[in-house]
Amino acid sequence: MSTTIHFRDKNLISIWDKVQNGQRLSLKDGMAMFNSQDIISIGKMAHTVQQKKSGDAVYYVLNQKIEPTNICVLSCKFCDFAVKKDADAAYEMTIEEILSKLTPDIHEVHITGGLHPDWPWDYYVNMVRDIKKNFPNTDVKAFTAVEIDFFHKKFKIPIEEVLRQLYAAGLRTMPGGGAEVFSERVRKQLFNQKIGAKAWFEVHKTAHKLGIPSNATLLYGHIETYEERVQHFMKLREAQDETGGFLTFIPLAFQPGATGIKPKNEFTSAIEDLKTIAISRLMLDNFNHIKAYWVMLTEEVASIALNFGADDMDGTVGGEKIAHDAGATAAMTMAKDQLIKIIQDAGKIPVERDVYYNALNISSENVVGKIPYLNSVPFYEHFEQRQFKMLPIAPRRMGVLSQKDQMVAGLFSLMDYFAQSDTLELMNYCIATRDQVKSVMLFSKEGWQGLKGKKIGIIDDTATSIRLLQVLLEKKYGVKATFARMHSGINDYSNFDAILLIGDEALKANKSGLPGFDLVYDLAKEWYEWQKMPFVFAVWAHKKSLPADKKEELQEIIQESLEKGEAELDTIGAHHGKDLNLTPAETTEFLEGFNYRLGDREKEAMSIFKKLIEEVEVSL
Ligand code: V47
Repeated sequence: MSTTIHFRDKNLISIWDKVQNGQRLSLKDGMAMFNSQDIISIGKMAHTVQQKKSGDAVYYVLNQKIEPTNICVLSCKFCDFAVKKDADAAYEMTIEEILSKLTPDIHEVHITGGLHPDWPWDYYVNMVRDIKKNFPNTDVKAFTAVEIDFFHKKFKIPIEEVLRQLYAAGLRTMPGGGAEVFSERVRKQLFNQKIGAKAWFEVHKTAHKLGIPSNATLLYGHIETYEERVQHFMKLREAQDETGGFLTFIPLAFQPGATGIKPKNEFTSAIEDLKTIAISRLMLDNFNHIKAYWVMLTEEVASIALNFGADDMDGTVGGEKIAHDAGATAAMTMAKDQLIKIIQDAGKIPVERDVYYNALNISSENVVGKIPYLNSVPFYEHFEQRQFKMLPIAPRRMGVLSQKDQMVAGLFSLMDYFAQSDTLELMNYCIATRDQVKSVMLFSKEGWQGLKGKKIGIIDDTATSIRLLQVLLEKKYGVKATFARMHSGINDYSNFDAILLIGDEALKANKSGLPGFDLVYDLAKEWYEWQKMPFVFAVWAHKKSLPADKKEELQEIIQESLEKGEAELDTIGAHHGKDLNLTPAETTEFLEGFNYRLGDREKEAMSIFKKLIEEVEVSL
């Protein structure tokens, strides 16, 4: 990271050193930042970290909020939304009413509401099932940990079973609400009937175990102290270390409304909001995304937050009531065009996403795709962007965006290059193995022959490794297996006989082992032993239509960045390997196993592979 920051608060310098060295920040560091007036330096640190994680991307989703009822058995002091059954404002929605609020273009429906005293369990399961049945392209993000715990207690069903049934009905992720502040002091004063930290984490960890990722929130700006905010971050960070199942963190700015907790109109200040977002980005080093929830922040603050560490704008959010009932002044919904404009005005790439943060569409010119894996670091560490924008994206998704003409260049998965070679021009760079690679691994319960007819889970990110696996199985070992795609990130592996992982996921699993899958195969090594050839996983290519001056510039940037990267493999390796628990020596050895230049031998290996894949029947 080469950002220069002119610190006015010298106490922040040691924190910046730690951030640059990939060291964890402590409670003391968090407090020093909250107590600092040097908001610009804090923002710059957070922005640099965010850029490293998500490049120029800012995510949004076309979504609709559904709050099925405001009738709630609880009476939390900070909530102006919930009412009792006999209140004039009480409402209950039927499933038909819920369905009538949705349209096919909505990608995510976010469901959360009051804890209704009378509704039966079937109502919730049917709600999710009917949404999925009527809107197959809409992913369901539903029920906070508070609601899941309520179902568990009210219907006497174990938490795991509650989640299993909802997952079977179509629930895919869980929202992060109900966390409030993980402080018993605050809980007793503001929401003493509601579950505390222990139960909240139990629900989320159980969901993660089942392959249901979730979000996390912090409700700030009421009676909590700075120390309680930092403690909250640290508890989340610890849980994320354990499960890796949190997708995004959302700091929720308290809306005082008529709650009486704060004297009228005492909103959090923009400075306080930006500081909280930036500090959360810095403390939560193992979270991929930080959300600027414009509904509670206002559009204006959310747009500035995109340069203070946030990389997620939630979405169009039709139908929100919880914040608006408590006096939120932002509009009830935001048009997609407006969201795109805000993100573009912040100098970022608007990335429309699905619930798993897969990029579906981007609205920006001159976007170059970046494979966000350790093996590609030598290309990107010193990549001078100049007129290009950088989007970290899984290989298979890069291919889809290029197909839609939304990307000008990138390090493409070999299969995508083959499929699009009429519009893509090869450059002289690639990711090829010398002999083994360790970052495309098959974790298996069976030996190769034993995989006949078995079910192999394939991480969604791969376009080429899945074909390499198929070629090895069918052509080298004469075995046919069936494949099923798993979404990227956490998954429930229990239904599979083998799992194909690529990139950093594979490296991590290789290091820690994947319980139950005792046999581990390195596909590049298998290929090498069979063909005595390197394997080319990815190639740099640009659109044939890219103007000549841009082609030249890109060529120059890649060459320069690769030369610098290769000259310091051990230092950049040490830095990046740390996130994957690799020692500097292991990382350097790993990086030295790749060849980044596309020579004759690599081209020959590409042709051999191309011929082989033409001989197998593509099944997924
Ligand atoms: O848990 C209640 C909060 C939450 C107020 O996961 C209030 O993507 C501010 O969790 N002022 C529900 N906040 C909303 C929520 C959420 C929102 C957007 C995205 C996601 C996600 C989750 O709203 C509750 C509570 O913490 N809340 N009252 C209030 N007066």
